[in-house]
Amino acid sequence: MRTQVVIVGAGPSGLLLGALLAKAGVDAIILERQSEEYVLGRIRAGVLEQVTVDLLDEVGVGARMHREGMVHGGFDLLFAGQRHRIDLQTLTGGKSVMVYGQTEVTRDLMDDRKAKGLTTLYEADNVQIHQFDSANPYVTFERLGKPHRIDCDAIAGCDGFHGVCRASVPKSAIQEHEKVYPFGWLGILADVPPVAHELIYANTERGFALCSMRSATRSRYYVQVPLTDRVEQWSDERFWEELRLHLDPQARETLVTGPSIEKSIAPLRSFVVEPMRFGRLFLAGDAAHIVPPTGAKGLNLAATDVKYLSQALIEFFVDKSEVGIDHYSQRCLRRVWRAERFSWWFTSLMHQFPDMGSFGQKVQEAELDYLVYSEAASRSLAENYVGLPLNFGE
Ligand code: FAS
Ligand code: PHB
Repeated sequence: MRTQVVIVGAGPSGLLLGALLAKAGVDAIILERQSEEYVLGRIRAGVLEQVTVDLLDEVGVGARMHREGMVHGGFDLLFAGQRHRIDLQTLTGGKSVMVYGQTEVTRDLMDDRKAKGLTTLYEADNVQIHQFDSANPYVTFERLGKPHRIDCDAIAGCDGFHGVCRASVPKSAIQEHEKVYPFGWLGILADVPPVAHELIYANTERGFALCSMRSATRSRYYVQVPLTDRVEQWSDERFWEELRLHLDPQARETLVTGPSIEKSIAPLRSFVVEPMRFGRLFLAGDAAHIVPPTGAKGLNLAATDVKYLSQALIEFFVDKSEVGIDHYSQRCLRRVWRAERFSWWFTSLMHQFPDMGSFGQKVQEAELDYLVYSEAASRSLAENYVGLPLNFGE
């Protein structure tokens, strides 16, 4: 087999890149290790920046998102027992975010790819990438017990944090920057109405909690847990009891509980690899960087990576220019580091750290108290949360 681009990974990065390339007439084959059902079974992100919404519209898969997604003009910060609304629209001159689950984004992109007859090979085992530091890279894999090879001109590593692409780059050619947080997020998905009409981010002496949603009848909640906790230790009842202890009286009153349809613990880390390009291999999304989900940046960063990568590859194949691919890594990393900083800052402000003590708790509450009464500080939070413009600082 031969194609112009082999995309490794059928998560949001790989699928959105495939859609952007197809729109420009650039051929790509997506190789995915798991089954379609498995990929759709992952419950992850919930908040889309306008840049991501625009990209999904650009490739023609935005219809259901606009029908079923929820536009949020603000969210609440809960600390010292009080809730304070961050009015995103007023603070950013009218911007908002779209609450629409990553699972649905993935489903929309998968359906669109199938409808267009584009090739996605699921359950592709033992994917390996070869000669990516040359002009003739190729990929090998096994599927249905048979070996396969695809010759191509470029490889997009959209295979997430644990993928094969970044791992295939010689250690001497790569620099990794990492911070692992001493806690995780225990998340639950339940078919119960959300506790409030917008998200609530809570800083309490018991730790962080987040009240989110997927629709008016499906809620997504998180509480901070020690890294040593295992999901088997958390019955639904224990989770709801713990969540209640994080909420203000009004939210405690209105909370509707019910059986979990998904429950899992996600570790939190900040991670960036530099550069994001090695010859004809281009890393995008979680394959290149990870943020703690506090700032809702992971999926959105992946979207802007593939926007830049699609532009670079289209220039390469259509205009026969290498300028875009030569600047890809530097262009992504500037935006990546801004999101890494915001996600680290918001995580540090909202979570209980082992060594912080009562003084640390009081300082966090004082910073939040300052933030909600300072227009300048609230504006800074708001402009980062809705997503910096693509040309920010250019
Ligand atoms: P993904 O990891 O989504 O996709 C990579 C794909 O590559 C997967 O389908 C995988 O099966 C495939 N793959 C891996 N190795 C392969 C191989 N060797 N061969 C072929 N295929 C291979 N972000 C938020 O904004 N908010 C959140 O609340 C949030 N929660 C998260 C919870 C968890 C547990 C995790 C892991 C991430 C979370 N994220 C969240 C971040 C998440 O949404 C990512 O940013 C997003 O999935 C990035 O998409 P991709 O880059 O496509 O990576
Ligand atoms: C979610 O709904 O899963 C979600 C929302 C906002 C975040 C993180 C996760 O910051």
